[in-house]
Amino acid sequence: LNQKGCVVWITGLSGSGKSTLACSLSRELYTRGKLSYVLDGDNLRHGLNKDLGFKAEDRTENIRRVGEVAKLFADAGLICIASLISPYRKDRDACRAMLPDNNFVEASSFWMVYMNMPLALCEQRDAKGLYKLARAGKIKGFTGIDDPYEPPLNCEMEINEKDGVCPTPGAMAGEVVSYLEEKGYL
Ligand code: GGZ
Repeated sequence: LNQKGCVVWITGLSGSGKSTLACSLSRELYTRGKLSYVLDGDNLRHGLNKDLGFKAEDRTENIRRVGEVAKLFADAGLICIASLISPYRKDRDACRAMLPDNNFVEASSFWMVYMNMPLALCEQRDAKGLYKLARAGKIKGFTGIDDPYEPPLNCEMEINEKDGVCPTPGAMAGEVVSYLEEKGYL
């Protein structure tokens, strides 16, 4: 197997497009013959993390567990794509610290992608109607409404909207793939 493992950690608000990017990136890697695996916060909360809610300490534990699992996948040689809101800087940094720098490619094996989408845009999409519920006070502690999101200060890549329009899934995946290529992982 000629593949080096790493973790692509996607952070951002609910509705910012994390899962869309994760899925599109995984497909693109597959077409290039690279094995990847997506760890999606929302999905894992039905199984591995079903005992956790959205209080700060639960989110911290959620992110810690996913970080540990992502490390296992990377150790096994996969490109592990983790998509979680991961709103707190210290939790994301703790995951980064779990992954060693990789001397072979002179890059860390943990890369953070920040889906930097304005709250208004995420709220406008509101695919699951959760923002509406949060605004109505029916969900308490919703990220971006009455719970904080701390933007990364040290991300490797940032995905932005242009004039209120988000890049297509293919374009976003393309950006990450270029980065992986540049760093010698593809
Ligand atoms: C944020 C919430 C909340 C609260 C339910 N705050 O967009 P979604 O719906 O499908 O994905 C969100 C998911 C967030 O799970 P994560 O594991 O990524 O969060 S964290 O990293 O903060 O632990 C959202 C839904 O769960 N959801 N309640 N209060 N998102």
